[in-house]
Order: sequence, then C-alpha cells, then structure tokens
Amino acid sequence: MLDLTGKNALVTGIANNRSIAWGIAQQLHQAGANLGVTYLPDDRGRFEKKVAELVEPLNPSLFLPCDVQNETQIQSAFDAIRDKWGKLDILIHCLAFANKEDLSGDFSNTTRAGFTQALEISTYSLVQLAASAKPLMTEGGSIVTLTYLGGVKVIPNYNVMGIAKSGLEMSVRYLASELGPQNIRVNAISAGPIRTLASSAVGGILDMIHHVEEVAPLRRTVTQREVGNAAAFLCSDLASGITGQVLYVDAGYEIMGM
Ligand code: 0WD
Repeated sequence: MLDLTGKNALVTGIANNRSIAWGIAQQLHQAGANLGVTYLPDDRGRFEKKVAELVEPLNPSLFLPCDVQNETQIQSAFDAIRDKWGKLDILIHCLAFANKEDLSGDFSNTTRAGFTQALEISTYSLVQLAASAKPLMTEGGSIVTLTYLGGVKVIPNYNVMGIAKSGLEMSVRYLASELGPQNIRVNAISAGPIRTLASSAVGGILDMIHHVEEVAPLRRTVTQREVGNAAAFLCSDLASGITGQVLYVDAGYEIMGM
C-alpha cells in the first residue's frame, strides 16, 4: 500500500490551484504525509495569502517563504525544518522560470541574463535544495523534480527552458549517484503539457496540448492529479529500488515518432 504516514514532505512551487505542485501536495497529504509548503514571496504578499488559503485544508505544519534566488531564505527555510521536524523525508522541487520573451521566437536571441536566470532558478535550485536537504534526510529520503520532453527533444518555443530541463535531468543523475549511499533517491517526472501559470508563458502552449490530445496513445494530456499520484509513488517505499530516473507521465506521448 502507498503509505507516507510519518514522512515529512517539503513541497515547493505551489503558485495556485492549477500548479502541478498543488496536485502533488494533495496526493502526498492523502497518503498521510506531514506537509511543509514554501511559497515565492512578493512585495505585496499576494502569493503568500493565496497559497496559504489554498493549502489550509492540507494542514501544513510549516509554511515558509522561499525564493530560490535568495540564499538567506533557503537557509532559513531549512533551519525551520530542522528545528520543527528534526528530519526531512521528501523534497518536491516543482518550480521553473524563464522570461516570456525567451519562450518564443529564435533560440539564438536568448540573452545572457535570461539564460543565466532561467538556469539558476530552474536547474541550479535543485542542486541547492538537495544540498540543504541532504543533512536532514537522516533516515534516507526521496527527492522528486519536474521536467519536460523539451529537455530531450526540440519543442518549438521551449527554447532556453529546454536547456534548463536538460541540465536538470543530468543533475538528477549526478545527485542520485552522490546521495544513493545515504539511501536518498532522486528522480524526475517528465509531465505532459498542462495549463498552468508557468506553461502559459510558453508560446503556443494550447497548440502543444491539442497536438498531444491527437497523437498521444491515451489521446489526451495528463492531469495534476496523475502527476501527483506518480510523485507519491516515487516518494513511497513502493519505489525503493528506483533512483536517477526520468518517469514519463505524459499519456504515452514520448514513445511516438510522429
Ligand atoms: O505543462 C506544464 N505545466 C509542465 C510543467 C510540463 C512539464 C513540466 N513542468 C514543470 C515546470 O517546468 C516546473 O518545473 O513543472 C514545474 C511546475 O510548473 P507548473 O505547475 O506548470 O507552474 P506554476 O504553477 O506556475 O508553478 C511554478 C512556480 C512559480 O510560479 P510562477 O508562475 O509565479 O513563476 O515556480 C515558482 C513560482 O511559485 N517559482 C519560484 N519559486 C521559488 N523561487 C521561483 C523562485 N525564484 N520562480 C518561480
């Protein structure tokens, strides 16, 4: 049985009720995990209020600001986890960012600043959060990140985010190799396209979804809930032999050549 009772799980990347991280948080909660949630703080506290209201039914025992570009905030978040929980079992890395203008048109137009920021937030943050989680995962653990096919194959407009996801998937392998002896597993879920705040910045996202609905073996794309179920599985003892992998939760689209 999928049982996460007694497990402490930190979920990053909930922006609203469409977020994939929200689908994951719900499934982890249903499986019995004790949740901690981080949100991206902004000057007017809009995210804080919105995310706090959304996650309230899941009774998170920690609710923390964490902009992954801010070292101090990351440090404070993991200090709070250590003080309150003592140990961490599950880390969900479910965030990414690129400038909208870098998510359409010619890839060669990507600016140095846009490239650096996209890779810092979307790729390096996994390395950084894993490093912070490592000393707290004293009884082993599971780290799950979210990737997309555009990190392996060229998807129109995905551009710099494809480079970020490619680096993210390789980071999963290096982290899995490093952390395996400590019984910390590191995996990625490659999700099919879902309408969210982040994906709406990608040029032609609706066309991508319609294409998947026509071509994918299941003739549809996936839901946040389906991604959440796969994440809960990867975090559970049912997946105790799985690490360093990219699991496609995409209605089978990845196998198609045309
Ligand atoms: O089709 C999709 N939606 C897919 C998404 C298909 C395959 C993979 N993914 C990935 C994304 O690339 C991302 O890694 O799933 C992850 C979650 O994305 P999402 O659920 O599609 O998007 P969203 O609900 O917007 O959550 C991403 C959040 C941010 O939202 P906004 O839209 O405000 O950027 O990432 C967070 C923020 O909450 N975020 C940050 N968190 C901490 N520090 C930062 C930051 N600097 N920047 C963005």
